[in-house]
Amino acid sequence: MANTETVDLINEKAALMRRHVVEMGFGAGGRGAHFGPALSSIEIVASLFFGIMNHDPENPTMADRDRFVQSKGHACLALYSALGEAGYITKEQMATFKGDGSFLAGHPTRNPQYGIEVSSGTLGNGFAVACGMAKAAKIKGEDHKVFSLVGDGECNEGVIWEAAMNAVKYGLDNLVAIIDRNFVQLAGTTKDIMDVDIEALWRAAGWDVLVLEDGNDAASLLDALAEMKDSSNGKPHVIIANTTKGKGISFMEGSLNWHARPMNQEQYDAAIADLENAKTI
Ligand SMILES: Cc1ncc(C[n+]2csc(CCOP(=O)(O)OP(=O)(O)O)c2C)c(N)n1
Repeated sequence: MANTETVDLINEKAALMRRHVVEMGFGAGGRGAHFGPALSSIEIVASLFFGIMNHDPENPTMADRDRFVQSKGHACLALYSALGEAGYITKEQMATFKGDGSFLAGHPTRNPQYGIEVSSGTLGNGFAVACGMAKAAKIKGEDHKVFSLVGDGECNEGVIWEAAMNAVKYGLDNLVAIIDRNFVQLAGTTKDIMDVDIEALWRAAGWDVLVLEDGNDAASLLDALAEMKDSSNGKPHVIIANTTKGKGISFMEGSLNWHARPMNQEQYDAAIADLENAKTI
């Protein structure tokens, strides 16, 4: 089981990351940002960067680093906030988010020296690249692991299933996918858009499946990720983590309105107040 210090560290980093998400997204002005999708993923990404993955911001391209591929690329603020907290990018660089000429675009653009492993944003593609990276590691006899964050709506993409079947065929047990199961996608709930049993689909594809009741709970995430990282059972692993879209900001939680949009001053003040209040609970 994850120790208390690590759980506390993840929660501390998650709180800081949520603040970065709000600051960077608000800073993008009228260009807006994908607030809801980033906020549901925060504990997942924090657990990976600050509890699970072998990586070194001082040596970002070290050969044996674990790889993180954010397939749900629209939620790039989750990744950028982790990169900022880990020391891959500076506060000044974070403040350029979505600005003209910034390398921190509205969807991740490959830039390994800053910890961005893969360009993503076209749903499904990042995951397929992650499967290829895991296969490459197997071929080369390398020990590192590949983690990929995938949206539940993203699981509607055909390329996900082509890649998923391929991962089973090649026994990619060095691959861990985490589904951010927040039940809301761009223009509706996952139930309204495509009412499928995601767990059954992944099991049918032959993956090693684990469902987390609360995918915003650091302790459960750390235990699940550690178990899957260490497993060499010949199957690729997937954690279906039930989360809340917009987690941490009361007026965004579970809302269909906060997939992507600009944030005004009043909303910014309310969001910061929510984050400040959470600290005292
Ligand atoms: C191939 C492709 N189709 C459509 C889109 C537009 N799009 C961006 S985010 C999104 C919804 C994703 O929903 P989900 O995977 O549930 O992620 P969430 O935002 O809930 O975290 C869509 C349809 C896209 N980026 N790529």
